[in-house]
Amino acid sequence: MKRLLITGAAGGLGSVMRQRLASRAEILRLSDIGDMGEAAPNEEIVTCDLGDAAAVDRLVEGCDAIIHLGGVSVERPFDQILNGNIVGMYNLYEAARAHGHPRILFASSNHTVGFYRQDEQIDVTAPMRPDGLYGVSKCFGEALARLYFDKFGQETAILRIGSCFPEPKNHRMLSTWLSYDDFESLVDRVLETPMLGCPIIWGMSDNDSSWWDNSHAKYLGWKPKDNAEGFRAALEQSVERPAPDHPNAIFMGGPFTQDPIFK
Ligand code: NAI
Ligand code: 15L
Repeated sequence: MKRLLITGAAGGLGSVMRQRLASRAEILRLSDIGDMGEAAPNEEIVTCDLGDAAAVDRLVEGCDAIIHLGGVSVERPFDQILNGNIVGMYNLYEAARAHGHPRILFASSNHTVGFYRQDEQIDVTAPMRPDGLYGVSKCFGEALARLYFDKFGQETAILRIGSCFPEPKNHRMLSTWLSYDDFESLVDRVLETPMLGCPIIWGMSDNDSSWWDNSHAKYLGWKPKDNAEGFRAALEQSVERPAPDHPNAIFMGGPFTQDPIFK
């Protein structure tokens, strides 16, 4: 493809994907409000607030696909979430509508369902149970993506990421972990699948201890290869297991279920 846009390119996942996806397009267009450093020869760097509709329209013009990682990624005051995740999501989808419907991978979150219990198994038909305003903003994003698919045919992979870090950091992440390799291989499936539609996909590796059923997304042919279980022994040595009555051991959303409404 000619041009692949990565939003949130200054962030944790964005900076990793900037390196890993460099070969997927002639040009990587990278955007964020944060510092993205110098552009490599095949990169375009665009500082852009997702809340600025005109800037987002210019950002999306000429792009063939979008990996949408930008926005507020944890619980924050509502005005920040509103700008980055709600207004920003609307601006991105309006820009995509104006510029030929580039396929989108939307980084949604497990916090859309954070108040389910860890002893439950759910699939994508389970009603949303967000665990904070951040989770609510991702529910909005998912609904918006679905609206633009049903109304305009805009294709989106709605990826409910669990915990995408170099390795699981605590006992909860033995269930929620998504490795960078598995994220990368999913991006390839999303970009290459002939008819994507608008699936919700649980963003997790092939973890023995998983809570989520991805069987409806089998048509993508995505086969995650990593398994958090390999980290269990070391983690048991270095990280204290939460008490069974602690929210981190009860709810899928773990600590996010205990966040206040920040002002
Ligand atoms: P991050 O916080 O490191 O990166 C997000 C980036 O978005 C930041 O660089 C930030 O400057 C940028 N941003 C925030 N508000 C913005 C705005 N108004 N306009 C433009 N850019 C803005 O988060 P991370 O971990 O890299 O996550 C990437 C995406 O994946 C986020 O959307 C997050 O919600 C989602 N996600 C990540 C998970 C993970 O385990 N890393 C788990 C679930 C979802
Ligand atoms: C998220 O949605 C966050 O963006 C990320 O920073 C992690 O906290 C992750 O969920 C998680 O639940 O581990």
